[in-house]
Amino acid sequence: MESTTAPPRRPRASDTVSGAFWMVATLLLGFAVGLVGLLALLMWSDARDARDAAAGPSAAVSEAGSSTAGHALADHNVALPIESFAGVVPDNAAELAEAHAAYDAALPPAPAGDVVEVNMVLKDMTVEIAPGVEYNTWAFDGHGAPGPIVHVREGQTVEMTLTNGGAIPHSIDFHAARIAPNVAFKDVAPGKSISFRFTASDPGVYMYHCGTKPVLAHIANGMYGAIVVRPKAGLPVVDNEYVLVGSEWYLNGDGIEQPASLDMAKARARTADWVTFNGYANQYVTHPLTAKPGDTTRFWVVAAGPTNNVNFHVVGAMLDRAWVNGDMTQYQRNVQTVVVPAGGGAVFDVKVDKEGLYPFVSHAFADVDLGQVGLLKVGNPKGASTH
Ligand SMILES: [Cu+2]
Repeated sequence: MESTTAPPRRPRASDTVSGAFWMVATLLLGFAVGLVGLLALLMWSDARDARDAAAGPSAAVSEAGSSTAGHALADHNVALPIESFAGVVPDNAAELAEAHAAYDAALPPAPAGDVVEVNMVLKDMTVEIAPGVEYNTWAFDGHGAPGPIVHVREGQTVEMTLTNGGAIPHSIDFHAARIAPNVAFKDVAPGKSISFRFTASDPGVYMYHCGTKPVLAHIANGMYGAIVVRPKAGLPVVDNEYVLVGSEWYLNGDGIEQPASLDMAKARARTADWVTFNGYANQYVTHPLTAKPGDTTRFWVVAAGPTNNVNFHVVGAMLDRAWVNGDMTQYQRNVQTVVVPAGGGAVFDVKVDKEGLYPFVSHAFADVDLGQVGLLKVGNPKGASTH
């Protein structure tokens, strides 16, 4: 019986040619598909840039009429390399840091009464954000950044009036408010005011900020602050209370010879030049917050961003009580580091018994390198800080 199985055929030269042909054809097809994909991506990116330039952030930022005006063009070139001005300070930086008056981090008392009036005038102003480094901010109430600390009690009514003394429209958005944002947080034209009321019904520590588009630019230009809503039920008694607002700065120049303005491409690429607590790099290293041995110190922390979290940590201590995410109904005990998300807040009690210098940081250490570190000076210690 003959086998039905054909004998193995030897490959012929024509097979090899045909195999090579198909291999090349497949490769070419592969390239063609890749090329079409790349072209589509480029067209999409172009279209997006065109849309942004027409109606988006660049156009709005250019309205400021400041040195950011050139960015409508520059934004088309968002490709790296981005020039960093991280750590660039004049030679007399140490002297300037000493001379700088640190932002007062002490929590002010909450006013009495049912209604708390809060008035802020928005001003365009130049502030120092690191020793000898100046920046053109849009500042709530002439404070530079952050704006003033607002402290109220749970249940009080906040009557907010914002007057726009700047050159372009601005607004104010309180995370502590349950309110229709299209009514309360709407844009205010230059020279005009807006008033609205809300009940501070939710205790905690909250961000407030300008919500005018592009929000990235308005927050990056310093339009943020903290509001503390003290719980009606009370909190454990502590010895010191400080408010820290984390934020980062994106500079279009070193800010030494002339003030820097916002570099929107850097803000989008998340490559900050300086990262700060209360708006000025390392200010509480030079001018430490203070406590006595045995004190419990409360930190009300907000991460204003615009983009960075604060990974809050106190070197050499524990966060004895941590009201994570500002949920004042419960706290965690004895934790090392808590993330405060951009746009969020948290409250920490830290008891320190021994005299010393205790650095508080965002434990994302790139941010420490860029200035987000301070010292809690307990007692009158000798020696220098470790961080
Ligand atoms: Cu604004």
